[in-house]
Amino acid sequence: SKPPIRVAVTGAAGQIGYALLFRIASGQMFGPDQPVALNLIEIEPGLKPLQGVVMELDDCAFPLLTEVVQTSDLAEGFKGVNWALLVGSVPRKAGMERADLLGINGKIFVGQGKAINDNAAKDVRILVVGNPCNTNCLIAKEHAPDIPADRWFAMTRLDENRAKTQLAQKAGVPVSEVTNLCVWGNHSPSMYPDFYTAKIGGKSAAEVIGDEAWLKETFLPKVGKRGAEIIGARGASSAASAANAVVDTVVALTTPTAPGSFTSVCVLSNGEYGVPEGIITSLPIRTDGNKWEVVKGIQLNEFSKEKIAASNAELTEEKKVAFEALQG
Ligand code: NAX
Repeated sequence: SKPPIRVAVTGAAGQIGYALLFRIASGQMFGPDQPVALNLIEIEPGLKPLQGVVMELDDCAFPLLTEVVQTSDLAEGFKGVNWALLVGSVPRKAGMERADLLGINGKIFVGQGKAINDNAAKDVRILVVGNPCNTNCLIAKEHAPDIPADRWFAMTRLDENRAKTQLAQKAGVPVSEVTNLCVWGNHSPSMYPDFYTAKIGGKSAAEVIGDEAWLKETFLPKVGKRGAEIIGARGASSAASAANAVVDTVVALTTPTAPGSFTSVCVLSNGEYGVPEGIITSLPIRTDGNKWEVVKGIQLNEFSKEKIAASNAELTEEKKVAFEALQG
């Protein structure tokens, strides 16, 4: 049988980990014929709850799951991994400044970047979920000089999925009718789910909805504040939908994109669409399942350009604050 794909998951004992590991082990990420091995990475206090999660993985008797490693040692954790899903990070606590948060997480991602560089498999690809995910990804990448820049991703797929469902519900169509929905910018409330470029049943979403006031004043804030809305209702942040978006992102990056279609993910910018170079920002991409490229030729109107520029200005500032905090 095929050799397993080895997947590292940091923060494996957390909420998202609890929803994510079972989907990887069941074959939903790499397919029903592909064995997987899991390298589960936690900080010390997370190791005991992690044991419980691993007992549950055992009790699922997943036929595809060949091995589970549990560790707080980064060299052991990233040894030979083909994918590194960086979910764990330190959440913002009351009274904590944004710069403090960027500094604390920055240090974590320096260490993880180095450990991935020195230990991962040659073909490693990295997806950062832990917030601030764009800047965390950039910091890890900067500390992994041997790993090509096109292997680094941060996640906006949850925002993309949220936006698709809102448009589908408004138009009264199944969500599968909504395609080409690019989220641009930072994974933060400033991100821009581009309803002008999106399609519903192959036609312009903005035209099908036919209500720009709703799109600008209801849809955009709804998607931007969806995370807060879920915390308000559930008393905890989105976890199952976040884990689902991790699965969707990896599937989107490892299988050919449907003709004429695209998805969005945060990657290192090279100045496409006037975006500043050298930030990890969400862009429209397509792939043959191995090599990916930024989709070219999307026409952006002034409204879209302004929204994208504002979110990327936030990322440029985050980068500056984070790298200053790391030096200080
Ligand atoms: P939890 O607090 O439930 O779990 C985080 C886990 O990470 C904990 O078990 C903790 O022990 C562990 N951890 C902390 N520092 C670590 C380190 N240095 N190495 C390894 N493990 C470490 O959070 P959860 O709800 O699972 O969310 C995880 C992260 O995802 C958060 O940063 C959250 O903000 C982020 N999210 C990102 C999303 C995105 O779309 N990019 C959406 C969902 C989510 O909000």
